[in-house]
Amino acid sequence: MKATDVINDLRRRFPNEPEYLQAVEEVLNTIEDAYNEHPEFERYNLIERLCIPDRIISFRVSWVDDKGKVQNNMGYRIQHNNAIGPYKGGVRFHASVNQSILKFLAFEQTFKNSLTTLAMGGAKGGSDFNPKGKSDMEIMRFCQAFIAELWRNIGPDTDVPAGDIGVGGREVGYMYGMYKKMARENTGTFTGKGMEFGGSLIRPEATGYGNVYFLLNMLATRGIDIKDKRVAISGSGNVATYTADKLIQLGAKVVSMSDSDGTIYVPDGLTREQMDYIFQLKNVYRGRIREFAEEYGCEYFEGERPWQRVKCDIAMPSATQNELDGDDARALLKQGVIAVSEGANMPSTPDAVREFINARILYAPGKAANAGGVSVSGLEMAQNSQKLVWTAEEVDAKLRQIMANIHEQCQKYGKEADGYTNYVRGANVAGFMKVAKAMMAQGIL
Ligand code: NDP
Ligand code: 2IT
Repeated sequence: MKATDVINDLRRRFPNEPEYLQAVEEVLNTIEDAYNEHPEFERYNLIERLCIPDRIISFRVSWVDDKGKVQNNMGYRIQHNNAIGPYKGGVRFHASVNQSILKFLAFEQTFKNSLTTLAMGGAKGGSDFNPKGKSDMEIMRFCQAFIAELWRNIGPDTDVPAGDIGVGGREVGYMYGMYKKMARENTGTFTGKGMEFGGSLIRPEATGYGNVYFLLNMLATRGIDIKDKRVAISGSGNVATYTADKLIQLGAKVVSMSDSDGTIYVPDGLTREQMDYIFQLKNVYRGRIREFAEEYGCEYFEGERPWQRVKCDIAMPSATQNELDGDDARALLKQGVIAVSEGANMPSTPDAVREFINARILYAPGKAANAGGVSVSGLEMAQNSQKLVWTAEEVDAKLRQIMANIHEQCQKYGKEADGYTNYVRGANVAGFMKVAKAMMAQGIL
């Protein structure tokens, strides 16, 4: 297999899917050598079967807004690969959602889920529905209309959706309710459910906590303590807030958070009280991060991301794809950043990734660092199957173990000649090998 040939062919066939091609290109470039050590993979044209999703389900979602107007959105579910377990992955509601973005996310999810050590295939779904400014009833009607179409294609052992951007506990609750009504079963076909109906303790915290656990593993390889380190976080949603929460618990200084309007800068680090304010602001009032700056009188950079102006030792991008470009990476490196651990999926552009790796800093790609979320989703599925609920301590201990295991796999497959761990290569090769072997064993499907 020649990675460039495969990519050029995919580029010809899917010319309007830049995010998908970006994600595929990064993976293929790093697994090429490992792949070519197995001539049987090439005989089975495994690579093409791994890059092209098993199926794409797309549909119109029609719903009625509060003014009585009929609204139409697109709905999708990309079932990418189920070689190692049922399709599994989140649902994103954001105005920018299109097939390319969901294909990149489903592709990445396949490798991430493989790394978790649990039995989950890769999928992603979503809609170009924009939840901003919608009433609770509009959100409910949209979720119901989305599931009225999707419910036939999902199930506890076929495809298990969860949250992502714009989809949290409230939306999962409405979608699960509608699913249950249509399918007439109570089997837990979603994860991220409320604790009263089959949810798992620590699932809301899992992605952010898991990213911090992964970061601690990376820092330990260089004997660095997290205490008093200044950490710049982007985003202020589920992943960003629980990342900040854990960092504050550990004595680090969270110096920034952001949303799509701008960035707050708190050089001495957020206090616990300020963090609680952000939780309330974002989850209860659904307000803007600017309101934090107004409340506490801190600096606010309108229309900016954190990377250029915030002084930090560590960066944890936790908002969205391609939110940290080459210039941002160079600015971070110039001020001596020691680690970048990605909460979001593919937040760094290829140029930025190259900069981090060339500079030999600790750099963890999202598919390794943010795998804690889907890992605890896997644990939620296990609890639902057993019809049991585990304690927060049990789930947290399992999460820590899984993140340590992913870190170990990255080291095993990502060590370079100079001793540097290339976590991108490590995560891609480790994730790929397991899926490839499972696909080989199951024949051409
Ligand atoms: P949320 O919807 O809870 O929060 C998203 C945050 O990112 C908000 O602050 C939002 O700002 C900001 N954001 C979203 N889109 C953009 C954009 N285009 N430009 C600038 N800012 C943006 O989502 P999550 O926290 O769940 O997800 C964040 C990232 O983490 C995503 O990349 C997701 O795929 C990834 N992830 C999520 C997991 C989970 O369990 N939830 C698991 C693993 C990865 P605003 O409110 O202004 O839109
Ligand atoms: O990107 C991700 O890993 C998620 N949004 C979580 C997926 C899940 O099934 O919990």
